[in-house]
Amino acid sequence: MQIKKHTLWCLIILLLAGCSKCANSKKKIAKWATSIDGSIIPVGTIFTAHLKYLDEEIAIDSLVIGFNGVRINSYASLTQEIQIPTAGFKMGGHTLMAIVYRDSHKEEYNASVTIVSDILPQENAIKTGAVYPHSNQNFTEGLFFYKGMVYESTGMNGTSFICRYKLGSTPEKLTTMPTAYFGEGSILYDNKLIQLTWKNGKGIVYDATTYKQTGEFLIGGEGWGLTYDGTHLIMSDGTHRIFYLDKQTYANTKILEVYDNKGPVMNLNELEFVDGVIYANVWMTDKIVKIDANTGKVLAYLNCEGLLTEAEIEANKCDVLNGIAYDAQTKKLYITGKNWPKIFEVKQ
Ligand SMILES: [Ca+2]
Repeated sequence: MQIKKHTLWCLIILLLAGCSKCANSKKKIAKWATSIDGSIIPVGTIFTAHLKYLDEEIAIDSLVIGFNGVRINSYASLTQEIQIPTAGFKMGGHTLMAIVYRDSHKEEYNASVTIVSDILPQENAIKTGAVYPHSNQNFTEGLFFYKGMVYESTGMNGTSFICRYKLGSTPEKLTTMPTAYFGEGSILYDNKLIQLTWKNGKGIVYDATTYKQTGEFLIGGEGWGLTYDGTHLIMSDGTHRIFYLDKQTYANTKILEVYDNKGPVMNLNELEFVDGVIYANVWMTDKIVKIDANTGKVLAYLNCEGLLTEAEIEANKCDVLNGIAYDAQTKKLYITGKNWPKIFEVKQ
């Protein structure tokens, strides 16, 4: 009986101690003076945060602030505003970490913030010049110029190929993908003609003289758009990320994250690199986004609404705007879409 009484008292004491601990751990002593969680912060600005006491009577031992995974500073009290310069910070989601130490306990006040571009993008309606015919049978996934000729790659299982033509002339089919493959973006360099696949996880390499397949490489996910800056293959995967691939090994060497002043720009599709700028179709929209290839910041949106009439869209069963090609010889930019009957010269 003595043993049982002792055990009972022990249990009560343990329960009380446990409840006391629960109560203490829930009792916060501070809060953010202004709402911080979910903040959108233009890169380069000084971000101000202020953690204030809920109860002025309570003192803290210290406050430690971290951002972007790095400890920034510590403070002896909560009385001052904390200023965080964001110059050089990577665009994207980050956690602002604030840890309050008091009586050998710590309380965390973490907040998620998003660093975005500091550029307000221009939004311009596109102006078109000459108009050329385009095969409405082509589910366009890639479009580029090489030595004055248009190269176009197409998608869908069973209709994925690469063809070549002079603007206004009949296309010549160069390669055909097996039915199991859904073709995507393409590019030609160093006598290699390359076409990505959408969900087959690989890029296919053809000899650009014989058009015979000479190899393939893994892309580690979905393939969407493809372009070339003279040094790297540049690939999109339908997210806001653009992947730089080594032109020999196809290894991913860099990821460019694309942000405008509001957040990440998703659904990046067909690409075209022109003089330090990447043009990208934004899937399921009539917009082309102009991206600074060094920073990933959006410089401008080109609005391509209304290029086709409703009658043209219906007659040709047109899908979305997709396909951007720059002719370096004439310095002209051209655009088209999946199953569109026309290619448009863009006046810039
Ligand atoms: Ca292109």
